[in-house]
Amino acid sequence: MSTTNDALAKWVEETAALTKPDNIVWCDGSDEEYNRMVDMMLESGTLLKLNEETHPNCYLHRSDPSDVARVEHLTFVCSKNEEDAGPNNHWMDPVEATKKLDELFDGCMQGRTMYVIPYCMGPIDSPLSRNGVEITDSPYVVANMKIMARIGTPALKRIEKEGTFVKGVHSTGDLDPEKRFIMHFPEELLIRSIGSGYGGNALLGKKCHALRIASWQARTEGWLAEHMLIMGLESPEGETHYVACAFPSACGKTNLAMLIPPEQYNGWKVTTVGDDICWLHLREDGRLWAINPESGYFGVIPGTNEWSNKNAYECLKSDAIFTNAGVTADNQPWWEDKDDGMEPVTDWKGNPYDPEVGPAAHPNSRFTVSAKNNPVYSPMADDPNGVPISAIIFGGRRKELAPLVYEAKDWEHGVLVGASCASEMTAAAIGGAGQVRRDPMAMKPFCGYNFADYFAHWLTFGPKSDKLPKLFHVNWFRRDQDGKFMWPGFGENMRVLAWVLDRVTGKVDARETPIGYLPNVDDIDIEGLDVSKETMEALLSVNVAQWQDEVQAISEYLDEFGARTPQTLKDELAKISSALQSKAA
Ligand code: GTP
Ligand code: SPV
Ligand code: MN
Repeated sequence: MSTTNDALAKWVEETAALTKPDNIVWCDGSDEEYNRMVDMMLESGTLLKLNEETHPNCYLHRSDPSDVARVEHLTFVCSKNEEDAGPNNHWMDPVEATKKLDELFDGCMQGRTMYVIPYCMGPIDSPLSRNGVEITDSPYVVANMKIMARIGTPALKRIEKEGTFVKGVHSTGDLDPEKRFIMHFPEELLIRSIGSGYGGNALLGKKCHALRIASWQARTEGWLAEHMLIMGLESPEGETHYVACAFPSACGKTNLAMLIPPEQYNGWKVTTVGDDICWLHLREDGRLWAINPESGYFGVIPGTNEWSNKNAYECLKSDAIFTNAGVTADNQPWWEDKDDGMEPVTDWKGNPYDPEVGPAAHPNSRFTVSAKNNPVYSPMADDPNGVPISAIIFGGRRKELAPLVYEAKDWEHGVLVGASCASEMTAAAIGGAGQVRRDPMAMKPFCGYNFADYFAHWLTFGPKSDKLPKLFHVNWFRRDQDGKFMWPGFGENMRVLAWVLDRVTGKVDARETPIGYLPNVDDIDIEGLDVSKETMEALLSVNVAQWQDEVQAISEYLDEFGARTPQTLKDELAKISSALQSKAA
């Protein structure tokens, strides 16, 4: 196979000349091809077969112990001007970066096969979708890309018709962390990644393309590429609203997107459009329409069980790849809080399991499964038009301060709410776990350009429509003095979503506070929960002194972007500051 697109043919040729693979395979995306990759990896030991009876067609991959998460310190945006990458990104001069990478890529595929994977992010027949081609020397990447994106012949046809595509070159290299780089050249729509075989570092359609490069494209083309789940909420009356939620990595997107409502919400139906990435376009009807560019899930394994996320748990019973899980004596995958009464015998490194040494599954162990495995997968996820969004919910993982839920007063205020999000870092990236950092719109690791320009881009939507989604903020992760979560979370989050929808449809009043509209305590239904009214009051309170400190911290953060910071955000912050001041007085 080859291609009629000259630019693609030439680029593949040039890449092969540099990397010197033994041979070149163009991926067609077929099931046979997937099976061939699996067989090859079983033979080389890259994959281990799991219990065929309990987990048909499931495999375990153990990545190199130094290669288990995204590497933000080795991820660069190489725009021509440093200012365009912004203080939110690591920057390298594109000429210098190219020189460095040319050396590292020189001959790196010797003795290996080079795979050319044409892919389409989004439904193959959607004008909102975008094409890409990933060149890789990793069969693990080919197999995972097959699950995560629409790859192969249909994507290549689309590329040949449209002529445009994002280029991604990936090599596992020698996995030396000193020679690991994930580099983006937004002006050239080019990604070059070497030295890691893991998730977001290697499956280039995901964070590298669909967020970093796409956010750059989206800004020039007038749309938004966001780190958001998309879910449908159908009421017993048959009315469906779609909401998109931006939570940082490992802060609950997959879980919320597949939520099973508690008993008293019988008759409500939740469907998943997407669990990680959302592309938003403003249509002539004045609404924001969303597509999920992906077709599978690369989800956090630990904590997934029948009770926390039954739909995900069901997904994992067949046709899944487990990366860095533990294993039981009868060869079933195992992880912390699986709660199935089984015991692990082998840990994620392949050593005999010893709780003194560490967990059985790596905290950032992941599953890869097709969205088709999800019992509540929305048929609308394949609709070329996408779905109209009624609410956008920002969030983060914060022990204190941020209430369970609040609503922004208007679009401008909501953009500030998104821009000032902060969250405890997680195992999804190497380093810093547990520390609170600013993570605007959950895009800190993923915005491919200067955050100040990104905030300004968000603000441009305000004047364009009066039918934009309402903007909210949630925090499932408040803790009490004993360090225990105050809110039960998971399926019970439906109770908060119900309030959000009631606000969207104008069915419920709210309390105006300096930081936004908060629910009246009785408007969040806690029937059947082991949560006291006092806890709800604490979860729905605004601590003026703490928020005054927060406003100061947000102000300092916005100042990091210098003159590029939109004045509108400073004005919005000043309003909050003076409202807090009058409360304190
Ligand atoms: P990425 O795939 O990294 O972008 O993560 P994500 O945002 O999809 O997070 P995910 O849903 O996989 O959840 C990450 C971790 O948070 C898991 O261990 C979950 O069990 C836990 N979690 C998810 N939702 C809740 C919640 O409502 N409350 C609590 N306490 N924990 C939650
Ligand atoms: C995240 O870290 O937000 C993920 C996993 O969704 S990765 O694909 O590794 O980026
Ligand atoms: Mn993510």
